[in-house]
Amino acid sequence: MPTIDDIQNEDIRFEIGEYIERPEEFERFVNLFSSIVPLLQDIAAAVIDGDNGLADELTQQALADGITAETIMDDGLIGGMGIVGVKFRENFMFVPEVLACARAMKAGMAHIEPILAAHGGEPAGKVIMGTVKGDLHDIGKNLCIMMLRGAGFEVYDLGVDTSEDEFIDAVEEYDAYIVGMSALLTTTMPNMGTTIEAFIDADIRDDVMIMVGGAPVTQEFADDMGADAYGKDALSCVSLATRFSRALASEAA
Ligand code: B12
Repeated sequence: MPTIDDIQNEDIRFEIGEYIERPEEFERFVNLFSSIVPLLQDIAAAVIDGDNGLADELTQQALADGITAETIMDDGLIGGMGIVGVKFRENFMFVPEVLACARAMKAGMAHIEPILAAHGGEPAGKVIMGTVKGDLHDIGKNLCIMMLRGAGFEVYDLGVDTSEDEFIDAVEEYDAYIVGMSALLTTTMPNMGTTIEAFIDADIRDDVMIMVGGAPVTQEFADDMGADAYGKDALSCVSLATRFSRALASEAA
């Protein structure tokens, strides 16, 4: 059983010891950070510190050291953002600081994106992605998009605060079969349902497969809203899109 002393980065040890109060979260972060190499711990610390210059430099260094883009993203960048999320929730951190952390994470992701997005060959299918109305969180959606593009999907990014009509118009304009909606706020999650209703009203619900995700979204919620699927992370977003696309291809065959 690892302990907090097994984490080499002093800042991460401090962050966990000082701010992570819930036992299950404490254990999760200790397990994560004690199991990863010091450079990834340093990347997470740069994200928590909102230091975009350092996050940029260390991410490049990690890639040069041969650490995979996925590992840097999952353990370093998203790992750091996990601690930021807890500090934000507990009011140890406020919006301007969280924005600086998001900027640092994006500085690292700028090096990850071209690697994950490198793909040759035919497009695997068209996907419309957007964060729902009223919601400005886009980091998770952007990760999903990056992975989808990496898997060969043609993705139309509607950005944040996306209205029902914008989703519908995009499906019609791009003739897309897959729609992905992201929500990070419990107050905006119901807008997934409102958007699905709008697809029904426009009489095109059966023409699309709708997947939903975002930290507060669950399978149960997705079912209640009438979505076709729920995905917990960017990898499952790709698996779902692949499944939908294959089903469409075999229907057409
Ligand atoms: C960064 C952040 C911000 C940044 C956003 C910057 C940006 N460009 O996105 C800023 C500072 C702007 C912000 C603002 C606010 N935030 Co905020 N924010 C966060 C924080 C810390 C991290 C979110 C994040 O990026 N996570 C990392 C990504 C990688 O994870 P993810 O988004 O969950 O995405 C993954 C999966 O969910 C999945 N996924 C995501 N979308 C989709 C879609 C599909 C189709 C699929 C299949 C999968 C999928 O794949 C992704 C990759 O693995 C969270 C805390 C948290 N732990 O979530 C709070 C959090 C979401 N925010 C919160 C709040 C309250 C707010 C504000 C209301 C604060 C305020 N008082 O103003 C505002 C709301 C602004 C608005 N209208 O949207 C609360 C929400 C609480 C709630 N119950 O609703 C949280 C949970 C913090 C907290 N614990 O209190 N926030």
